[in-house]
Amino acid sequence: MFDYSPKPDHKFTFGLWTVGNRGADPFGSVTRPHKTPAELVHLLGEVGAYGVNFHDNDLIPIDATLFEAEAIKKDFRKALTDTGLVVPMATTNLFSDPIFKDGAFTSNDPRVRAYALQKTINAIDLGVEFGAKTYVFWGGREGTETDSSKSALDAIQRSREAMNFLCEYVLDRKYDLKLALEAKPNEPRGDIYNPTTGHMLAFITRLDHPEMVGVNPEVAHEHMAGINFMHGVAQAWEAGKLFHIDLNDQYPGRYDQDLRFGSRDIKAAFYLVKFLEDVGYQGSRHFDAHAYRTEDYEGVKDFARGCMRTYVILKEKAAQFNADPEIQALLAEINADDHAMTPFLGEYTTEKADALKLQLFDRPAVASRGLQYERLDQLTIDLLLGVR
Ligand code: GLT
Ligand code: MN
Ligand code: MN
Repeated sequence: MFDYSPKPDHKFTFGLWTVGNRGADPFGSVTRPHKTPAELVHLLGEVGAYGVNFHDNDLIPIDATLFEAEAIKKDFRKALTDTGLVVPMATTNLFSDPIFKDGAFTSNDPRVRAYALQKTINAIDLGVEFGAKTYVFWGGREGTETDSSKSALDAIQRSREAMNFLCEYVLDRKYDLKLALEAKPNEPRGDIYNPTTGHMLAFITRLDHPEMVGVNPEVAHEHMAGINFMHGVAQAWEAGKLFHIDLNDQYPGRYDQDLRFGSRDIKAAFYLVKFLEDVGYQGSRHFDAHAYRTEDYEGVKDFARGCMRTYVILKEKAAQFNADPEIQALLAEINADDHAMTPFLGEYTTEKADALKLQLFDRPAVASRGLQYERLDQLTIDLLLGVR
């Protein structure tokens, strides 16, 4: 019998804001009582998570005194020691406080831009103090409702200036920290700059220290944009930029749902897990999701256990797919290569191009071959539905 329980090797992490989400939405207030960061760490320890991530203000409220901050940190540290949980990632809340109503790094107000930098360097210090090696940037409010309000060019340049400043800060302080940019197309702003992982990858190439910066793609955010999440993850991986990942689920075309991982599009979740496991991704599997508003804290634990369990089941399914003789025979057939085209493919040479121009292709013959993708897909469905 396969063991579906979470193990430290899986590197399953949750944000304090995920299991600490109290169920408020734009139409209704909280449905769950407050829990302290230390209590949330114990909850995560109980369900078998490996690590916990936080925004500066998940841990320390924005108006806390130094004295209060020290007390909270002490409790949090003790909870980490008691449970064995680690803090692999930290981030800054640059969206909740009203000062960020028109963005942080891209705000038109230089005071807001300077405050956002100050808040971020303090939050980086806090993350590093707890051992974080990855620092996430989600520009939730970096956008517009009306494009008459802000120059899109200025916004891109301000974002770049801020990231360059922060990379220099990390270097200056000699922190062992990688930065990971998280895209989202909209919500809470009407439109958010750098709306997809692909945009972020392009943005990174224009930074002063591109080697320090990667991406943190989130399932729901790319599904909101109606695109194939795994394809974007593959592109990030191939570029050496998959520094972190946010797992959850989402129906396309809806509000930001942050559903339990794999609860909506099990097939997309399967291809994603298969990709991560096949390439040997070593980073955190971070669940950036929250329990339904209907749940109490027992339901929150069900939610957290469910995220991890689905991942482990899909990991087993991926191994089964890779070992399935019928599926593998079909894949071998689909990918068959008699090497007749080798003289024309691969690296460019003038001779190759000249030879290619003379080659005759029997288009109808090549096109007439059935590819058996229907059979392959149904085998995959059978496997996922547990009848294989
Ligand atoms: C917020 C957002 C997430 C981001 C978090 C990091 S906060 O919950 O919806 O996608 O990853 O700032
Ligand atoms: Mn999200
Ligand atoms: Mn996220």
